[in-house]
Amino acid sequence: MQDRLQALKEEALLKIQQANELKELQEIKVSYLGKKGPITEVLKGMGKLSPEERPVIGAYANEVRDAITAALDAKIRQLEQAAIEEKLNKEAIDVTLPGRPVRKGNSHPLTAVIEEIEDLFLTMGFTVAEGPEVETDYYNFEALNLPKGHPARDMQDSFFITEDILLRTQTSPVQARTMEKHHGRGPVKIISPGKVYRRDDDDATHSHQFMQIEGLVVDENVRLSDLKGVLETFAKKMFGEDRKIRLRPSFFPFTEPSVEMDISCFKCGGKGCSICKHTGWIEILGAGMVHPNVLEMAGFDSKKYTGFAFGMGPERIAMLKYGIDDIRHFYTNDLRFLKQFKKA
Ligand code: 2NL
Repeated sequence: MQDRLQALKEEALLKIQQANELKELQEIKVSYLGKKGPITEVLKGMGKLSPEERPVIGAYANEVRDAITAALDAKIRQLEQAAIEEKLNKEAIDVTLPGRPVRKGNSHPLTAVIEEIEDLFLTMGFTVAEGPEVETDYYNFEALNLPKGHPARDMQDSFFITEDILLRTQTSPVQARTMEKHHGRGPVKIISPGKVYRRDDDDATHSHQFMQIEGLVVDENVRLSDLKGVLETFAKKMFGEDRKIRLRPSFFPFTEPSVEMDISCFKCGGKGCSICKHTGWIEILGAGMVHPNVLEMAGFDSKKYTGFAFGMGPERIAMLKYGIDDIRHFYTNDLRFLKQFKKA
């Protein structure tokens, strides 16, 4: 019986040694130490042994069982360790590899130009004012010296929601509202950027929705020369220090006198090229001294206070600055267009 146990032990230990997988070890464990295994079989036959032999064989059987269990445990640990090591080797990270670049977006070119203009006027002491895009007839027209029946307030050109409510056609109503809030006391010094709407058919130079930036200064002793100085600073900062400006007489219902400002062509320097249509000058914005009616309607004493105002289209500024030939590029969100304005 002892020989039989000895043989089983050697056989089991050899199989354990040769095993390469945890599953095999599990099978060995069941086949040798399980209820139906040979060692159990041997122990069942112990009843036939003499009382002297019984404890000796019993002890030896336990020894065999312990040896097999110990060998199994050792081999399991060994295989597990090997598995961990293999996994670590396979998943090794090379920390010296260069990183993958993170894809970053960029500002929309129109947003970038508007922010550039805002920053420029902020350094000159202006603050940014905003207001509703859905406006009343009063703030959009009436308060800007455009009474009912005025030819410049063409019903066909505006998006009316009711008889009295419309999508604003300019950002001037923001200025009118801001002036009202000052209750007749200066100074007012604001710019108002925002979306405006016109009933136009979209083409390369027209959009039914576009951006406008207006500026307004109201105080005692504000003169046309102050307007000229502010606009000249703006033109040089935006289009280059060697820019010259010129003011031509114009007409707006809300300003008197009214002017239009040209800058010397930044492309040809004034000699004449396709950008300035061979005139040497590029029209940039409209401006003027705030009409006394507009001041009075907003609660300012027009004998004590004067003001200047200006308005520009940031799309046009951006198109000139970047050589963009179609206003619709700003609103169709083609990534091939947008990605060209990524700063390094
Ligand atoms: C243009 C011309 C202009 C104004 C806007 C304004 C606002 C108030 C009072 C007086 Cl509250 N004027 N705004 C004045 C002159 C011109 O815009 O060509 N814009 C694209």
